[in-house]
Amino acid sequence: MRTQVGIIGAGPAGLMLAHLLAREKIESVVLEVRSREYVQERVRAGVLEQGTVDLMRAAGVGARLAHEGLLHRGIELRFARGRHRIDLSELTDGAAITIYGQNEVIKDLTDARVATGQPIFFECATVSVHGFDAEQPTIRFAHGGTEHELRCDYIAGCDGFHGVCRSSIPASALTLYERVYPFAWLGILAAVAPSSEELIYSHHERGFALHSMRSPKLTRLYLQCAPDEKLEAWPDVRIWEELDRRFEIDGGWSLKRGPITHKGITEMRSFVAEPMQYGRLFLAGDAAHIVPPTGAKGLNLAIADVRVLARALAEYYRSGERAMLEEYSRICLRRVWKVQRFSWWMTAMLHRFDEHNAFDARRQMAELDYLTSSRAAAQSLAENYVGLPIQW
Ligand code: FAS
Ligand code: PHB
Repeated sequence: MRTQVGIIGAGPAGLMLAHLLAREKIESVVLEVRSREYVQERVRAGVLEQGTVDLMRAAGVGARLAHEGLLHRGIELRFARGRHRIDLSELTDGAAITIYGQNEVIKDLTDARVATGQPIFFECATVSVHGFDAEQPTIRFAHGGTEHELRCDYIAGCDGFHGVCRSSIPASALTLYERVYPFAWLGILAAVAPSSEELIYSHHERGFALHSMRSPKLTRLYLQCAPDEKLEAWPDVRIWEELDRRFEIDGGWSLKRGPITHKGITEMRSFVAEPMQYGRLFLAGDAAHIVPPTGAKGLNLAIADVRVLARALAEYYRSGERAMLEEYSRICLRRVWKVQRFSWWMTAMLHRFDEHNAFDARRQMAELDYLTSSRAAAQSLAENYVGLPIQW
């Protein structure tokens, strides 16, 4: 089997890359270890940056997003029993975010992939990558009980944090940067109308809480918990009571309750692997970096990476010019580190840290007070939250 670009992973990075390449008439093969149903139903991110929305629309996969996505022009911060709205659009000349589940993005991109007739193999096994430090990379995999070898010009490692691609690069060629946080997020989906029209990020002495949503009938909620938390310790009633306490403000507000249809615990880490390329293997998305979800950036960073990779590959196949391919890692990392900073900053500002002393607690409150009383501070949050531009 042969193609121009072998793509490992059918998450947002892999599927968006496949779609952008197909629009440039570049052939690819997508390999995914999970089933189509699994990747389409996995509950993950929910916030699309302005740039991600614009790209999906421009790439012809934004119709359902335009119809079902929830446009949000602001977010609410809560602390010290008060509430403060950050007017994202006013502070960024009209930019906004759109609430649209990652699984919906996956459905749209998978449908678009299938419509091209180009290969996408689900439920692959024993995927391995070879020869990417030479001129003829190959991917070996099993599918439907048959062993295959895929020869390609380039390999895109879009296989997430636990994938095979990053770990196939010689350790001596990579520098890893990591910060693991002393807490996790317990996330739930509840079949009840949201209790706020916009997202609520709440700093509370008991811990962070986040109110989000997926639709007018589906609320997404998170609360900070111990890093080794067990779901069994969190029956529904305990989750609701804890959320009530962490969202409490003066003047009254109540959180609507409903059947919890999904529960999960997400570990919190910041991680970057440099460089994001080795020979003819390119890492994109979670395969190269992880951000704590406080800044709502994981999915959006993955999309930004493959925008760069798709443009670099298109330039190569159009003109034989490899300059942007050689610059891929530098271009991506310049934005990745800014997004790492913002995600760390949001996490440090809003979460409860056991090792914090009285000084730290006061400093955190001063950060929040400054953010909600200075236009300059609010504008900095807003431009990061709606999404920074890619600097080519
Ligand atoms: P993905 O992990 O999405 O996709 C990688 C794909 O590769 C997967 O489908 C996997 O099955 C496949 N794969 C792995 N190994 C393979 C192999 N050897 N061969 C073939 N395929 C292989 N981000 C937010 O912004 N907000 C959130 O609330 C949020 N919540 C999250 C909750 C969880 C539990 C997790 C794990 C992540 C969450 N994220 C969140 C981050 C998440 O959205 C990622 O940033 C996003 O999925 C990154 O997309 P990809 O890089 O495509 O990686
Ligand atoms: C979500 O809706 O899943 C979500 C929203 C904002 C975040 C993280 C997750 O910062």
